[in-house]
Amino acid sequence: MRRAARRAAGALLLFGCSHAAPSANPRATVGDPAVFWNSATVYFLLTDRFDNGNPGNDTALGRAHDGAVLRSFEGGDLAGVRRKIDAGYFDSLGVDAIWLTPFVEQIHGSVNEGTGKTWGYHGYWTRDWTAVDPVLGTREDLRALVNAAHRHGIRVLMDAVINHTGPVTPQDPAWPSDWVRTGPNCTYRSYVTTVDCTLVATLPDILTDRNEPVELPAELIEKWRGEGRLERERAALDAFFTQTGYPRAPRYYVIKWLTDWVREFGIDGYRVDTAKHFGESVSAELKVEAERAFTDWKKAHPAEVLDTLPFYMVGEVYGFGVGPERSFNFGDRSVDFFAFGYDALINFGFKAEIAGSLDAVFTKYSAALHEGSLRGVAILNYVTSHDDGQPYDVNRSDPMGAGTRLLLAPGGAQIYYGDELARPLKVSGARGDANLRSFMNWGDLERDGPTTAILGHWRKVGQFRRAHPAVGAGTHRMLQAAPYLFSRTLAMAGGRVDRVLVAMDQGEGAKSIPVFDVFPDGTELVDAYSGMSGTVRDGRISLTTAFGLVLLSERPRGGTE
Ligand SMILES: [Ca+2]
Ligand SMILES: [Ca+2]
Repeated sequence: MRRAARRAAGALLLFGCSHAAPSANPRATVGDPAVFWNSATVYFLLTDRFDNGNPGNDTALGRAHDGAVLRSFEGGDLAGVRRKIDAGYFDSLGVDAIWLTPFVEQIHGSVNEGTGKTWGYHGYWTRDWTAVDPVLGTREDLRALVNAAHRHGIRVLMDAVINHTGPVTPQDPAWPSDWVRTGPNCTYRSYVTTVDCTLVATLPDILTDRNEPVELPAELIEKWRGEGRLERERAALDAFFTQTGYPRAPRYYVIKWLTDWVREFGIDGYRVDTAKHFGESVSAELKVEAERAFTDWKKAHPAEVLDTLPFYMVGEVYGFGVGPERSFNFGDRSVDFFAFGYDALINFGFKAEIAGSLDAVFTKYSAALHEGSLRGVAILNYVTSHDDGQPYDVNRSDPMGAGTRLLLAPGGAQIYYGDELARPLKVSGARGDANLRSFMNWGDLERDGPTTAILGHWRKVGQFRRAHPAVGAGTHRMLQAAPYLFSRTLAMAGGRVDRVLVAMDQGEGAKSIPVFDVFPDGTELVDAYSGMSGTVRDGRISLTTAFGLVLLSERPRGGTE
């Protein structure tokens, strides 16, 4: 309760409200991982592009600002993310978890893959899985970030890369041939041509399919010796292999290194990168070790444990979507990734589907999640992401509509940093993915123009989503096609039922909305969008608000829990 009280106090400060503090985090009572993660809001950010909390680390390791447009390090860091956590920015959007791009030490050089000189600002080019990249900060910066997030009831998801090392450059020698393959290139025609191959020519592919023991790469030994931690790292590896009994094969080293972050810092989950490019059994092994590490962390930090939810793993199975089958089809083989440690998969279909009929998508997803192919598991929807060149709204022509669609859809919602500020997705001179990765446009907020209104919309809908797990995890029911009206209901612990009624395309001003049989006459309802409330009479609720969107739920009775 202490944590909930602090969170409520933070929200109160943030909004400067004079009425009662919001009740304790309603999500804390959602003990089922699928329910939690289908109703969760995950905020995905590129640490290097979000907020610069420490200009002193911007050129660490000699990384120069000499890349192609938006392809150098731009200064964002872990201290910046922590600053925004402390300021209540994520609370204000109803965020449950922050997904950070990989923070491990990146290659020291740069490469040109055909889109201009590029540094490892994005974090997917690992050089050393055991160190925080000094451009992003220190281990203590990471610790402070995770602790701050936990104080706000927010989980931290680490982006876990196990498939490949960073590219080879003059400063970054190749890993030994018993660790990686450097060909053939993946052709994506079958399982083997997706898994046992290099994703792109520049990325050496870890031999995750081998069980033969390998030695530590000489470069890593030299690096650790220079940093004065060689013996400590060796002893820790010895202990890991002795305890687990795994052979000293490449994937087990990486699993050890990745799970150490969980054990030491209390990382709450992984977003697993390129999950379809290594054997699914490796994901299952990673999950087992991550869960073990999470349990160890919880035992060592009882006062910081958020709740009983287990470690979370969401996979990037590129191309996965909601359909009649939950398995992903490689062409010659289908794999149910949910059977290999994944609680959730990113839904790559959402951003295209949502451009059509909203109710068709909502009905389809609800059916899949409650009685169909995805029963008991979770999905993570997005409208924009870091390497999807066809986002929902590349011109940001309707950023509020995008927020409505994303945050009110069944399934987990992934906000991509700047969705809520209409951050531009086309940048003059940028090529490829760099367009999607501009620095966060905080300046637009300071001008108090349309950006402030856009953020206000995302905050209101996000807060509603967080307060009502039924929004993401409840059963959807279309009540009226036009103006569009739907309900969501979710049975909660203790016999309580969370019920919401959403009305769209209402006119501004006075409105009378039928509530069908969702709420009986006499029920006091509150509209989270306008703050107005009223009582159901003759099967209708009458309100006067300045908005076309109405987010109704029963008015909480008897104070704040
Ligand atoms: Ca910095
Ligand atoms: Ca691979």
